[in-house]
Amino acid sequence: MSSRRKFLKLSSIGVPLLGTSIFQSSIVEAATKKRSKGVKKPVVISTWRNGIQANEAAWKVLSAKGESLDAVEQGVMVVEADPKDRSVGYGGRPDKEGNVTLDACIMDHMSNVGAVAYLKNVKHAISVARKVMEETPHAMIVGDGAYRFAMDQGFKHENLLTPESEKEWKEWLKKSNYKPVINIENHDTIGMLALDENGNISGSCTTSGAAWKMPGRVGDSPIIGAGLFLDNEVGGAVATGLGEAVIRTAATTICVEYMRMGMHPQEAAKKAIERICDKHKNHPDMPNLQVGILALNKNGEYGGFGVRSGFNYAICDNDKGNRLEDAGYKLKWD
Ligand code: SD4
Repeated sequence: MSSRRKFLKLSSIGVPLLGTSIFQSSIVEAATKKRSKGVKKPVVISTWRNGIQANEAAWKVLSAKGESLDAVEQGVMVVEADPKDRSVGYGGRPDKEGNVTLDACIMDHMSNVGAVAYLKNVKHAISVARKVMEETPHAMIVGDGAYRFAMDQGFKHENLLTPESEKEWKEWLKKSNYKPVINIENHDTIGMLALDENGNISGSCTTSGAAWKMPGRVGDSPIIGAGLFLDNEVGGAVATGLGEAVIRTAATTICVEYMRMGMHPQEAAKKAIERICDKHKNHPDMPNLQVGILALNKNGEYGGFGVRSGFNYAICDNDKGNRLEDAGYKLKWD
């Protein structure tokens, strides 16, 4: 008897709740069987062009049969240290008062999480996030508390404002028009997902957020379930772009749940982006809205999708090495 017929029959004899759970578990079982064919590992995927250099560092860990958690930390650290990347770590654009503030989170295959937000004067926000995960009973520490925690953990105090970012900020100050800028193409937040030889997935996400933002503004990037989410039984997803839109929709969470239902990561990322578009139909953010989502499943299958054209990502596997691919998209820029 098909699962659906079984469900209808059980419902009709007055046990709808039991019927529902049998129905749902059979869907999940079928999806899991489908997923367990031909696993490709290791794999690492990360947002935007700067993901190429990040993947290289992550691949060193993965190809030596290292753990995905180390790969996703070491990978994004390369971008955090790069002053040319103006929306992550050192050299990131400051808030409207000239302070560079960082947001980051990390998640491992055991669903352990760590995050920091509104962190000043520490370059490697991702490593502080990992310390939150490993050295405290908490999931997230913010602001001055995060800074003091980082100092206690032996991180170095550094000025993160480079002359280039300071110059741009001073230019902005002349008009001080409050319109926080999300960097759109090729120089954005870095989000990374890795599947290691043991079949374990981890993820990381790190950013300096929107340029000239209000002091204290935190985006999606350090929020587990928004900027990053994964379930080692299924796969993971990371987001980049307008954080407020990602938070409103818990976009990476729904992407993972779509994969749990059996969708390919490309389809799951597309459906999550469609949900964002749907929820923002009449929203003032919509005309300039860009969000990109990457997804990776337990089989090493991956996908990427953006609200608008222009979103790309770096992917590295044994088949084809490290390369840049264009994501699918819903709309073209006008
Ligand atoms: C944020 N999602 O803070 C981040 C922005 C981003 O650099 O992706 N840009 O909203």
